[in-house]
Amino acid sequence: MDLDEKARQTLRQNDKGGYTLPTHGLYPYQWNWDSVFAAWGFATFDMPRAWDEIDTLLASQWDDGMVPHIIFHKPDPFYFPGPDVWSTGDRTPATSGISQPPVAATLARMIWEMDAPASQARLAAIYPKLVKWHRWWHEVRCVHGPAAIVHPWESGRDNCPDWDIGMAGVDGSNVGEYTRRDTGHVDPSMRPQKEEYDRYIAMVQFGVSVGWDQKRVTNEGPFLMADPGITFILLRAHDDLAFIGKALGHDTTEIEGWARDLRAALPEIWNADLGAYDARNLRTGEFAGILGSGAFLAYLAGAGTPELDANLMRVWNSVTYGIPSADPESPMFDARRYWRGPSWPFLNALMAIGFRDNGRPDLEARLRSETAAMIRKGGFAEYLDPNDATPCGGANFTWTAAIWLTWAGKTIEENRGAA
Ligand code: 2M8
Repeated sequence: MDLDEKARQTLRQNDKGGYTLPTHGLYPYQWNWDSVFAAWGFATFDMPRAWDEIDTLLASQWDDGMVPHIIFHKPDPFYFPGPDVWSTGDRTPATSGISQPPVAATLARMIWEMDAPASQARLAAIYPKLVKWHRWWHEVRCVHGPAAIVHPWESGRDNCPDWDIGMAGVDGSNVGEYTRRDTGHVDPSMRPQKEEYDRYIAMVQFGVSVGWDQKRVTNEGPFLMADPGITFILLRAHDDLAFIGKALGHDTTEIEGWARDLRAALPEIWNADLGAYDARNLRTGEFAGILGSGAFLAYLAGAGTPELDANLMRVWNSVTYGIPSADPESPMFDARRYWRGPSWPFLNALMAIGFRDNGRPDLEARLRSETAAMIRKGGFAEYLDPNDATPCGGANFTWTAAIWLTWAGKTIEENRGAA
């Protein structure tokens, strides 16, 4: 079977009707940003299904505007922590209590551009919800300027070295007994360690203790770090949302104001010693001092600099398959442990869009061809070893299959009008 057909089959097999699992077993629910990549993948062969995916995600938006990171459609005892641990109150379906990178406006714009004007009504229907979510980011998580996260899981780049300094300040010693489920599904050497998990649970327990009042979670919680990754994704998404708003005939002054404020905050996450954007502990001001995918997402928001270019090329040239999630020269680098080094095809796609839109089609083409070679060798794995394309984490993964269809196996332009 050719890879295109296999990718479509992977999406269909993970499709639960209106929402898509990242993969069976390891991740039995709907995850926020996975879902938006799934939608992009569906858009190459089933446009209505693509919009349904985004609708289902946004249907679980909280009254305060937050779109949660997990939607627990059907209880599954083989995932931990489940809805009972998150305890976010009386919601149907139950959800987690934090958000995830807001890629939705950017990908919704791309999906719409594949099929405009036929998709205009679907786009118009989600626009107010996207505005409300972006406002939540601005008012609740961007109070210090850059976008902040209250839990490493909010970044989507869960155990990347960026969060180590913030995690060190979280007391995980009193979380009680629990049984992890992730290490029963995949090789434990590819997953976070026990001490990290204890701290993850401590942060969830704090949220429960304040009834998930998001302002309190931001202001008083045990962990608050500026995330360059979300900052750049949000900045780009603000621009895309304003573009959509104008196309739909709305006044987008408010959105443009959020984008201006966020761009003005970028110097706060520039680490001159590192020559790059860097995660920062907002409680202490300390920088993480680690170069990785968060910094390289700067290109997505048109925020590259010559120093960052030099660092990018050094990091990229030190591996074979795409851009690693952490710097191979750092002692914290681990080629197969989750977010501490592997190459993630969907993140390569976001960085490549940044290169393409900032006058570097050569870099976009290189990244696409390396990512395609990696997927041909390692399959639709959750993530892969950047040195030899060994598949890591879960198999038959939705976002990797989606990225094959939308970008790695074909250019974005070739997909216009495909569905
Ligand atoms: C990973 O995160 C979840 C927690 O949210 C986990 O490890 O249990 C991350 O890679 C995250 O970015 C992703 O959305 C999720 C599902 O693929 O898995």
